[in-house]
Amino acid sequence: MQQHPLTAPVSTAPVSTTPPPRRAGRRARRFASAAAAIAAVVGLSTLTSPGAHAADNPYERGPAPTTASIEASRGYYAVSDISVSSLLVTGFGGGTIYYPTTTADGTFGAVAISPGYTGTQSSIAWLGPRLASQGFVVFTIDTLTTLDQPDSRGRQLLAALDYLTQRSSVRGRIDSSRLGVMGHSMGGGGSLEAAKTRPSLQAAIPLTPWNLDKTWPEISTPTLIVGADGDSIAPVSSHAEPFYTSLPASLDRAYLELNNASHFAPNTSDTTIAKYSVSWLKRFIDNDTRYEQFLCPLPRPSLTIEEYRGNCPHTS
Ligand code: 9J3
Ligand code: ZN
Repeated sequence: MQQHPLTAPVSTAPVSTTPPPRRAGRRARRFASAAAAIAAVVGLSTLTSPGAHAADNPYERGPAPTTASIEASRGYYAVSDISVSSLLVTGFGGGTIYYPTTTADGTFGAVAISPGYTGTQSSIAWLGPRLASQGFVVFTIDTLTTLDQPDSRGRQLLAALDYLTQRSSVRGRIDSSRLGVMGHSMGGGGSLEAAKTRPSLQAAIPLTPWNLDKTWPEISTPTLIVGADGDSIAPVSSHAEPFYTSLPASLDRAYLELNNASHFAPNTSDTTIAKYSVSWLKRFIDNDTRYEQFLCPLPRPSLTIEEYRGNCPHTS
């Protein structure tokens, strides 16, 4: 149920967010680097144990994924949420922050998600806990007015990310260099606008996107575009497909066309949207190559996938 902004609970600060202890102490790390130096000199680097490579990616969060874990309605992390009143922010319409409750796993990447034309955050709310439970801070937003166009929604997604990383009570839980955007319809068009404006974004996922601008060669953010074969409001032939085709061929990009789906598929929980969104965010916001197996080789057409295009393997 939606709460009126005036009656919504004021954000309460979560438990303090001092960085977690490093896996290895200073002495162990000094030993490890000394050992690595010796191994390099002696030419033994190929003999280091697999364990010595296990922590190569500092952004990995959660256990090794399986098909079941990315299809599940909830991931590894328990999730808390905070309502952000529109009265306390500028540049967007407030929203709800969903975040992993634990402070024991370091910082997380973050994603802002915009609803579509006439929609509110409730229309994309299912993505909040679904993605946050996999290890992301997720901000489902309301826009300034429900009639805002994609360029405005793009600016609002960026304002929401700025609020999230600079002002919100969970800012200490977020790695502000690892951010992404998603959105439905005009919000999907807005996520293209946001990525064009802010190349530092690490991932974009427009969902049945709508935009009058059909060409996006300026984007350098890895982008997964999700279309629906039965979309008569933003037909893939004049929206999702040209958006995908216009992205640079050198970019890590993908086009997922849902089978037997309408423009409103992203408005209710959808396993196909979730599993590829989780994989894309993990792969490009967390650099987590454990998820590459779900993206590459390219998924085959199925009962839920009409078509899937993309480059493979990924380059960034
Ligand atoms: O956000 C959307 O659902 C955009 C689709 C739309 O209503 O286009 C008509 C102008
Ligand atoms: Zn363009």
